[in-house]
Order: sequence, then structure tokens, then C-alpha cells
Amino acid sequence: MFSTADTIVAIATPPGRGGIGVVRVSGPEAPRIARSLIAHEPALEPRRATLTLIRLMAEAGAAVDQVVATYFPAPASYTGEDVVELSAHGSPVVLRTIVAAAIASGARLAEPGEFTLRAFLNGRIDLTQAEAVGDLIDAVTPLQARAAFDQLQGTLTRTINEIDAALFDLIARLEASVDFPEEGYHFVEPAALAGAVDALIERTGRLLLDARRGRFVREGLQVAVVGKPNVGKSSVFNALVGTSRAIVTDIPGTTRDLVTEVVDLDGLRVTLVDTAGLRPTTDRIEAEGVERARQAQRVSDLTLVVLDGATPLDETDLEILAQVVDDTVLTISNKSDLEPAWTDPALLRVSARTLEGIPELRQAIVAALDIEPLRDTPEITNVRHIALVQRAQDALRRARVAAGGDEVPLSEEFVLADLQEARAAFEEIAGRRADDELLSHIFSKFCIGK
Ligand SMILES: Nc1nc2c(ncn2[C@@H]2O[C@H](COP(=O)(O)OP(=O)(O)OP(=O)(O)O)[C@@H](O)[C@H]2O)c(=O)[nH]1
Ligand SMILES: [Mg+2]
Repeated sequence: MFSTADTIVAIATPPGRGGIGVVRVSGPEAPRIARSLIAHEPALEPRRATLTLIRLMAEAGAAVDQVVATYFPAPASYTGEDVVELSAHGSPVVLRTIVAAAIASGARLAEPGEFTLRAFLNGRIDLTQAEAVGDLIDAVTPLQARAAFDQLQGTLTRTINEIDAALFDLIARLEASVDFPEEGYHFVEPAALAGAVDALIERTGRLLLDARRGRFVREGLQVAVVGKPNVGKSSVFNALVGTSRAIVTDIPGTTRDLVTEVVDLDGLRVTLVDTAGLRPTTDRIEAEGVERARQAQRVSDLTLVVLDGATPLDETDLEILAQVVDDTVLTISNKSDLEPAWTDPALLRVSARTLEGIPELRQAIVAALDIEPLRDTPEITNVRHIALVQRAQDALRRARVAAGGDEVPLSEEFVLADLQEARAAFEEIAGRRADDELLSHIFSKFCIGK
């Protein structure tokens, strides 16, 4: 379905004004189309930045600019095709004019992610690396960026290829045994077969062990801040975010809707959700806010319960604490700058006003989320990959059962079918068996120009 026969064009830099803006042209006609746009007469030298003018367009008043044109001949380019990049001043009018002129010369406007899709279709990168490009661009924390960059550099590709090669070898030898039973011997000894499958199960297991952590690094976690009205939830939320994002007043019931903000806690992408104070209410707006608070709490990875350390605890506080027992909970006592009305040595004391205890709170949140250690980057982060490795491992376990112990396998055909299924899952991760629907799904989330 996807064609790489035509030449595509798009603005590769973000929308809006900037110091420079880049128009990227890729495809067989890229050099010709680029030359029709610029005043520089001779053919562009490969990989050499050439300062030139955008040729005056036929219509009067069309924008012109001075640009740096760079030609990357196939196959050593981002897409693996002939690519020309034109760096102009970052003016949307200029950039759009260049794109329009390229289209007039025969290029087509690129779809979202189409440059990266072409890099994949042309074999420059595999699917996990293409996905890593998107993750790298979307990264919010340095750890996310590093995990994505490692994947782009091929760490996951190498692991997947290694497992795939071992599977291929095993399948080939088993097939030989099945195809030539009259030879009277096994190309794979039964004990060796079971051992080889065990090793593969162990290897996929190591990948999956990393997966929970990896998914959290890539997708982040959600922490809901809950508690009674006026205890200082919004103030604590603001202290963690570092700006006065949520409205704070001394009127109980200030926060009505959910307020969310993404923060970087120790490399983790955490979505903090400030919620309406939980209390019985007849106010319809507040009641809706309370309902939303409960929903947010249910889908969060951690519930941060805020108590007011300067006011005696009451029924409402105790009810809230009773409701969250099944969740992952971190309870704190706020307003430590005031005279304490009660104390509990087990609770972290913070002051959203003086910021006392806020650094400790950040650490406590990461510790409560229980995904240490975060220091090195996880090998596998994407749910699509995790699900497929899991599927492969399930098939390997079935193969292991069919392979039996040291005796002759139950049936080599059964083992073979399971191993082939495991291999298919790995090929899908790398994209060797990706259908158009999957590719559309993955690349539609990219921006145009990437
Ligand atoms: N002294 C002191 N006052 C605080 C502290 N944190 C919050 N407050 C005050 O407590 C009042 C309520 O703060 P909010 O952050 O709006 O409380 P909330 O829990 O979000 O309240 P609702 O949105 O109504 O549920 C405000 O007057 C804050 O200034 C603190 O650490 N110390
Ligand atoms: Mg509030």
C-alpha cells in the first residue's frame, strides 16, 4: 500500500517562527525539484552546504529567502532516498512558499511520519528504531530521551535479532529432522532441544523483567493528590510543579475540576493530578468535582493523601484514609510551619508554604512508586514490544512442554509450530511482518515533517 516511488516534501521544523526553518524533500525527484527552487545553477554537491537564493516565483509578491541547501544522495540519507534539505529563515510564510513551489514542481506533501516510514521501508532502520524516533521527540525527561536514543541506536534491535537468530537456527535443524526422518538420527538431540528452548525462555524473561520499569519510563505514571477541602492539596501540587498552576484560596472547595501537570521526578515522567477536596456536598458542581477526584484516584498509580497537620483530624479525614487502603498510598501532613494540632511520626511533614519537606516528598513519591533502580535505561519500554515478547515467551513455554525432558520429544512438529509462532512475534517487533494497518497506526502519531 505504501509507495516510495514519488517525492515528498514537508516543513521539518516545528510550526511557528524561529531562527531557521527546514524544508525537507525526499524521493527520486528530490535533486531536480530542489534545483528548480534555487538560484544555484550547478548540481548540488553531495553533503555540502550551499548558500543560495530561492528563485523568484512567477507570481508577484511571492516570498523569497536566502537558504542553505544540502543534498544527501541515496542511500546515505535519513530516508535512504535522495534527500535535499533547505534551511531558510524560520518564517512560516517563506517555508510555506517553498513547500508550495516544490509541490508545483512535482512533489507531494508528506503524511505524518512519512520520512521515518520511508527510512523503515527502505531498510535504514527497523520498526523499533522508527518508534524510537517518535519517543525521542516526545520525551519529557532525560531518562525517557536516553531510553529512546538507546533504542534508536539499536540496543533492542540487537537483542531481538540475537533471539531471532537462535530461533531460526533451532527451527532449521528441527525442520531437517522432520523432513528426513529416514536418516534415523535427530539434527537436534532431545536434551539439547530442551536446553536451547530453556535458554530462550530465560532470555525473553530478562527482557520482560525490565518491561514494567520500561513502560513506566516511556509512558510515565500518574499520581493523584487527594484529601479533605482546605488541607493544602493545591498548594502541595503547586510546590511539586514549581509554579502556581492551581488556584489556592482559604475557601474550602476551591478546586472543582482536575488540574494536571507533568513533572520530572528523578527521571520519571509523572503526571500530577490535583483534585477537588473530598467531602459530602449538595453543591452540584462540587459533587461533580468530587466524583472526578475519585475517578482520578482509581486510575492513578499512587494516591497522595494530604492531611492538615495544624487542624485536628476529623471524620472526613479518617473516611478518606479508610477508602484508600487498597491503593498504593503515600500520606503526608501539610502546614508544618504552623503549630501542630496532632503528630504521627510515621508521616512525612511538609509545608507547601515554606517548601520544607518538599524535596523529601519528591523522593518519597519515587520510592512509593517502587520502580527502582532507575539509573540505567530499560531495554524495552513500548507496550507493543512488551506484548509481543510476552506472546513469544508463551509460545516458547508451550514448545518446552512439547519438547519434553531428556527423552524423545512428544512431537517435533508441535515444537516446530510453537517455535515458529515465537519467531513470528519477534519478526513483528522488528517490523519484518508488519501489516499496513499497524504501520499507519504507528506513523500517524508522528508529526508532519518527521
Ligand atoms: N500555613 C500554611 N498554609 C497553607 C499551607 N498549604 C496551604 N495553606 C493554606 O491553606 C489554604 C488552602 O490551600 P489549598 O491549597 O487551596 O487547599 P486545597 O486542599 O487545595 O483546598 P480545596 O481545593 O478547597 O479542596 C490556603 O489558604 C493556603 O494558603 C502550608 O503549608 N502552610
Ligand atoms: Mg485545591
